[in-house]
Parts: sequence; C-alpha cells; structure tokens
Amino acid sequence: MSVLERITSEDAIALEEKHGAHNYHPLPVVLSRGEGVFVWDVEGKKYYDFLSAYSAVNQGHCHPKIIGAMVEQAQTLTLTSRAFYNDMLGRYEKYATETFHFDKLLPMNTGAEAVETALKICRKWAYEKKGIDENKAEIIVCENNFHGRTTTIISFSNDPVARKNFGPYTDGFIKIEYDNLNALREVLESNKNVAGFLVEPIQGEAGVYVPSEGYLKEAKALCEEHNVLFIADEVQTGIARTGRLLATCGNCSCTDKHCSGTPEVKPDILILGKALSGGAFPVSAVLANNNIMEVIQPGNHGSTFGGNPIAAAVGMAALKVVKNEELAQNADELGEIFRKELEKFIPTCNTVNGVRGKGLLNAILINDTEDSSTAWDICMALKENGLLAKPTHGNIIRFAPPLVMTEEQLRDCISIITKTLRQFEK
Ligand code: IF1
Repeated sequence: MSVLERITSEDAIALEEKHGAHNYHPLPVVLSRGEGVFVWDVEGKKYYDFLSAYSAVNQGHCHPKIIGAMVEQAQTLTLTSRAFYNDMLGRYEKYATETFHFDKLLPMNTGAEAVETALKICRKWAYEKKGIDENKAEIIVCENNFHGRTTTIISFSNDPVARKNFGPYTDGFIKIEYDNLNALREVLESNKNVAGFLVEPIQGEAGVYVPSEGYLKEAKALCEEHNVLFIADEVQTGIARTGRLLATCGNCSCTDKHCSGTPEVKPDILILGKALSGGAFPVSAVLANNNIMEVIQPGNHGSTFGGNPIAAAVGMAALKVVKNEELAQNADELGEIFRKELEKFIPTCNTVNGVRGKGLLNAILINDTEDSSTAWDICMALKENGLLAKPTHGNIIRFAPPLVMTEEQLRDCISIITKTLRQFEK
C-alpha cells in the first residue's frame, strides 16, 4: 500500500499494533487532518480537539502563518548544526528573549531536553557561582510532578508506571509536597546544598492542580532568601495556555500585545516547549539571565537539531501569532466561561464532582473510583459526540482546546460535554 493511499482506521491501528512499540494507549481514533480547533479522522468524521496535543497546538492546527514560515524555511535551509552560524537563530533568540524578558536563550527540541538542560545549568551554577561542593548539589522537586520521560527526569518521578524498572536512578533530588510552602522552607533551612527548585506553575499531568494563591510568589521569595534558583517548567502552562503569556505572570495586568515584563513571579530559569512551535515542529528552550546562562561555555551542552533554522522560523511565527491574535486574553475569557458553565452544571449531575483550572487548561473530576473505567468511557462517548479529550490519571479528564477557539465554538463544546456527562448519570 502506498503511503498516500487512503487507509481505514482499523488498518491504521493494526499497523501500529504490529509494527510500533506499545508505549501509548491511544483513544481508538485515527486522525488524518487538522485545522484550527478541528481534527478529522480517516473516515472524514470531524471533532473538536479538546487536548491540543497536550497544549502544543495552542495556536490551532496548521496555523497558516506558522506553516507558511515552516514551508518557506524548509525550502531554503533546514539544518546547519551549530558547527556554523545560520541567519535565523540569532533573530529568533532576540525575539524570544525580548518576548519573555531574559538575557539569553539556549535552544533545544523537546520539553524533556529543555528540562534536562535547565537541571544541568542549575547544577553548574551551584558549583561555580554558589560554591556548593562538586557532586553535592540537590534540586528540590514536587510530588506528582511531570517533567518528561528521560532517565534523570523519571528518577524524581513518583509515578510507578513512568519509573519502575528504569533504574539505577539519578541522585541529587529532594521531593516535597506540591503547594506546601512549609515543606519548601524546611528543606531550604536545613540543607545548604540546595541548588534549585523545579516546579510546574500548575501540575498538568497530575490532574491540573492549580496551587494556592501566592504559592509561586512565596516559593520564589524563599528561593531568593536562600540563594536557590527558581526553575519554572512552563512547557505545558506557558505560551498563553493559562490566560497569560506565562502561568508565572500570575495576575499581571498587561495584555498580549504589551507585556510589561514585570510578572508576578520571575523565574531564574524558564523552560518552554510544546506551543513554542504551535505544534508544527519540535521546539523547546531554556531562558535565563547572563549571570546564570554564562556558566554554559562551548562544549558544555548542545544538540544536533537545537536551534535549527526551521525551529527558529517556526518559533518566531508561533510567538507572533500568540501576540497578534491575543490568545492569552482569549484563553482567559473563554476559561472563565468554561468553568462558570461547568460549575452551574455540576450540582445537577452526579457524574462529576468538580472542575478546576486556569485559562484554557482545565479538568473535571469524575465521580468514581480511581481505578474505574468511567473517565475513559466518558472520553469514548465524547468521541462519538464529536469531541476529543483523554483522561489524565484515573478519574480526571483534562480539557485543553486550542486557544483560537471562539465563544460560540466553546459553548457548542460545553453542550457536547454536559450532554455526554448526562449519559453517565447514575
Ligand atoms: C507523554 C503527560 C502532559 C510536560 C511538562 C515537560 C514535558 C511535558 C510540564 C516534556 C510533556 C507531554 C508528554 C506526553 C504527554 C504530555 C503530558 F501526560 F505526559 F504528562 F502534557 F501532561 N514538562 N508532557 O507536560 O516535554 O519531552 O514531551 O516535549 O510523554 O506522554 P516533551
């Protein structure tokens, strides 16, 4: 069969089953086209995409300006490696560092690579600037974190499925409870080898846990007090997803078009990925100011594809779409509507216990046990009703549509979701 010949869902699934590693358990839908907030399966059925490839497609599927930039660059120069300069990287680095108000950017490809890069920078800064004894640096992380799938990252995961039988594990991490300032303070006061604190501004995979008001600000202040780097993993929460350019912007009043650069919390190291490219290409980045980034010298770190011309062109185009289409503002407004409508619905339906989130990163808590299949069954019914979403852990369903959604489309999705939840009432 030529790769261009039409294929049925059944055949496509069978091919993956036979020839692909079974490292995922996808919903049984085979997508072949995406545009804006919609995706289509191989049989031509249309769906609202309420996952956005885990918040990588914030700008909507196949955004013409992003795809245009990618095609143009792909027809010009795709990869030089960093053995030589190219004409796109510096322009992208300038645009991105001015967008997020940092001195420097280290370009990588995936979110996990960017997290690993941030950990290496933090450790090197600890030995060369803070004066911690070599190989003694500790980095504080949170219980129920998700930062990627590499061996070091899963070393500090407490998800047995992500961690078991991948040992021996990387040392140098201390786990504390998320959203618990006393736990953070205790470690900082008792351990002088702490180099950094790595945290998700909202714990996405854990079930869209939004921390208490002021948690991030207080945590940053504690880190400052103890000369510890505050490292924000905004791979999933960044790029307008939570109703601000970054979740660490907090309640800053500036708009998409005008970022004042004075967020509620300014990380020492910022980690970006996913929607940094609008889902068109693997693009991730680590941003920091000179006093931190200067610990990285030639030969310390790199990647074949890191900072390639296509990534640079796509990254700039993706960030421009966020600004020009005021996606953070839209996410903020639509997110309010989504949670308000669900909060009105929930008391009338015993299928769901609650809704939480920020901007257009939300989740509902299904009224069943962790090990029940109800959340999965609801996602299967949502698929039949024309909306794609997937459970995170157990009985939580994440809802994260592209940020280009209109209010009318959102209300259409809310009626699909509530109608479907009603089908599961006990
Ligand atoms: C999978 C989860 C989400 C991330 C944060 C770093 C990374 C991710 C906060 C690594 C990646 C992805 C990975 C993907 C599914 C998805 C996911 F379910 F795994 F946990 F979004 F919540 N930091 N998250 O969320 O970035 O290396 O993947 O580019 O592995 O199944 P990556």
